[in-house]
Amino acid sequence: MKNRRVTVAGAARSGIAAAELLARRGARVTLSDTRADVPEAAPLGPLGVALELGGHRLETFTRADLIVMSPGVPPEQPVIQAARARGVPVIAEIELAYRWLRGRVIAITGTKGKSTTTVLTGRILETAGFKVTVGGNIGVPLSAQVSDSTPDTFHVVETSSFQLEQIDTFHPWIAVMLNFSPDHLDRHPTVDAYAAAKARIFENQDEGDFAVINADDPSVLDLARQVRATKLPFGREKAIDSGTTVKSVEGRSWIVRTSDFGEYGLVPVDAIHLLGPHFVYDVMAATSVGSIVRANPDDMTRAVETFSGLEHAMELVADVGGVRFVNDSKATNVESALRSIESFDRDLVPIVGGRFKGGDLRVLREPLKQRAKAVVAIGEARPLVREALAGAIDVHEAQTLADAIARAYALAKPSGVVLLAPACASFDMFRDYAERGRQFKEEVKKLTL
Ligand code: UMA
Repeated sequence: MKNRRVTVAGAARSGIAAAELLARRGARVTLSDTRADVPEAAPLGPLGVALELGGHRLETFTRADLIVMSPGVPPEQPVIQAARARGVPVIAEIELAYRWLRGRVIAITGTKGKSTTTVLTGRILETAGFKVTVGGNIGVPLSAQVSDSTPDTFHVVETSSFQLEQIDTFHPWIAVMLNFSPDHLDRHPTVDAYAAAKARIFENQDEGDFAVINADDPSVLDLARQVRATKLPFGREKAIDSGTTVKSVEGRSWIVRTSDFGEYGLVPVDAIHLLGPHFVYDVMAATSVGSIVRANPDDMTRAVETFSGLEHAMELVADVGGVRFVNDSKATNVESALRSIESFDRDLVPIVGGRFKGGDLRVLREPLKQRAKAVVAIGEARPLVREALAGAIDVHEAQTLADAIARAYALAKPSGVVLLAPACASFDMFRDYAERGRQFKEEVKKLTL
């Protein structure tokens, strides 16, 4: 990279980390962003990074030797297209970081459960005594982990379709695919394009690698058809001869690793303290990784037992006079809202809506009919929610999240569950899903005062 001209597109978390890494390795870096004011980028000045703010200049891209993309910058961005047309290589930030890592990569993707599985996998490996870094699409960008990378490091990396779309040589030793359902159709032109981006996680793997795949998800099996790595399926519906499954052992349910040579228990299911049965899949995936590195089952069990889940992912916020409030703001598509709704048996009042990203809201009709008292709709998607659920369940509409909570609380009394499971993105009303989740928690806290 010495003296090469590199343009980094997007000056937020990924772009800043990539620009710093490149500058430290001697590249001539320009960090370009459409925003005019990016105070977070100021510390890069002394490293010699040139800032181009308030828009992307065509020449900065077409005259570069390399372009590094932040995941949030769409590949259709005209300056990127123009640079590609001139033959300038364009890579993802994780691709750049990967080229300098000295440790091994454990990459985790899927439509839902990525963050939970990534963090839990990190905890399992740490508890088992390995040197681990955790990040990627969650927390610390991969570029910021390069300086800590040693040959004995495991880099547990949450990878999104936006990142995988622009890889080239990125080659995980273990690639995990948790599930697949339509999502991000506001960014990917078709479901197939989204699927193809996800499947790239396996692209550079070979026989010495592992593909940990959900055998109960036909779409995942389909995406993993061409995989060259050793497949390690996990699931509880299909019989698993060599992989990870759930079995009853002397009356106790266990996650077990099966193989041609026999089977052994990894973690008892009752060690999982997460709200919702779908988390068993995330734990199966994480413990499958643990079994590949031969982590001790007792260490894995300790890690699982002490893991209380992530913020905004089926997070139990409060019990207010018998009504439980659960924050699943991360349920940003229909499939994940369905999973969270199905985690409860009765007296449920879900808050649904936001900016619709695609999918079929009608799949919520039957599950809601069976277990919900009513639905409260918020955001731009209110008319879509009303229309999709008409005749199956009462839909109330609210202007603000605070209104929605007050209404849902009244409907859920005396002993129901108010569940924030939007099935939509948050951008119509909030900065992101995290701000939506935080506001939900703040409003609920007011009810307890
Ligand atoms: N920008 C441009 N030109 C454009 C478009 C955007 O300059 O044409 C600029 C914006 O003005 C902004 C920057 O690009 O300054 C935004 O880049 P970014 O969205 O990549 O922001 P980062 O902070 O770098 O966050 C990214 C991931 N964001 C996305 O994938 C959208 C973060 O995932 C990730 O945590 C972070 O890198 C660290 O690796 C977030 C996410 O929502 C959490 N991910 C999606 C998800 O999980 O569903 C995929």
